[in-house]
Amino acid sequence: MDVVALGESMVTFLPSRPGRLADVPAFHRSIGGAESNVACALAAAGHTTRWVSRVGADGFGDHLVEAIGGYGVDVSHVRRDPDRPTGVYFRTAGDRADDAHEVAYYRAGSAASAMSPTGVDLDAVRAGRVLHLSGITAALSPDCLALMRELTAPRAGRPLISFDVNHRPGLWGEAYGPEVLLDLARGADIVFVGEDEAEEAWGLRGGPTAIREALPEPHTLVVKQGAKGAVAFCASRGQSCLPQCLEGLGGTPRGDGGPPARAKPRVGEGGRDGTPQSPGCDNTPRPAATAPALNVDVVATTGAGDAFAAGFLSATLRDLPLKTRLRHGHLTAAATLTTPGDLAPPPARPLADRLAALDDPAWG
Ligand code: KDG
Repeated sequence: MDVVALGESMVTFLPSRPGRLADVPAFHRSIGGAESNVACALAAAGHTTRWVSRVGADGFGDHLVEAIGGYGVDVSHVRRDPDRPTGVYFRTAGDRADDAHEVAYYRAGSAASAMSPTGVDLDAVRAGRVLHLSGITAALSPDCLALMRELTAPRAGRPLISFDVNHRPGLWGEAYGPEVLLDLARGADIVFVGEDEAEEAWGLRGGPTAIREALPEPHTLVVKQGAKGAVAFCASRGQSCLPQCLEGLGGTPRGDGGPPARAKPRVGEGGRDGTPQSPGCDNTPRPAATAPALNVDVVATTGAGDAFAAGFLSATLRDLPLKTRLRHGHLTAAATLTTPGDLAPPPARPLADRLAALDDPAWG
């Protein structure tokens, strides 16, 4: 299994026309969920993926399981909850270039919010080379937060943890959301965060370098800059670093075989425990690669961050150079940006490889 993604998915209702929620006359049923979006896009790109979650024992739950399974994602570890409903949400479409839109969630008390360290099959969650998580799950309930802490804690044989910060202020009732997200990001191996999101959540105004300085622990940090592009920082020598470093990632204990005590990382420190993680990694934070975004006619931005993560992870699993990983992120995101829903088929792998390799002004 290449990638396991865990998180809440919802039946999504897309508006029949732009405008205020109050004025939308009809909605089109679709599916959404940051983590399952990543699993679907990766499956469409030819990877083996699994989505782990809970949905209600209802028609919307059936639809999610069938639709996500239809992408080729393994849904055999999605639990059905007879007592709680499947979450749904409605959104509007912006009629301005900034894609401003409203979102109305109906997910409080949902089946997925009952996920917990004892309520999911942890072996199934940890069965991939990569486990993709997002900050949304941490906001759903105290049990979900406990599950996130369990999954991001250092342990022997942990899969590579990919974490998309996905700060959703509307889901955090308490002010501690940003602190929790920073802590979870520090325990991950690959982190995706928007530059604007880092400013909103953590007050970081100095751009990618300032974000890396505040978050030096993850092996790979990707800062997304919207229409401008993305910057990736990698903590190893050279750009094609991941396979050499895999062995030392995931909190693998060194020495006695027991889980390592995790020292709280300090801002400005090097790697997770300040020591090189394997030959080839020196954990020195440094800018490694940038890639401008593609210039496309944006229909809706929802799901584009997930698509970007999927493209980046796909290229990472294939050990492509860091800049090429960013380009694959942009190519996959471009497909989603040009459709109204969260998901769009990514370019076929041979085409994506050719486009990513182009020495073209479009790539800056
Ligand atoms: O990234 C897209 C998601 O935001 C959307 O599908 C809904 O998962 C969602 C959420 O919780 O906001």
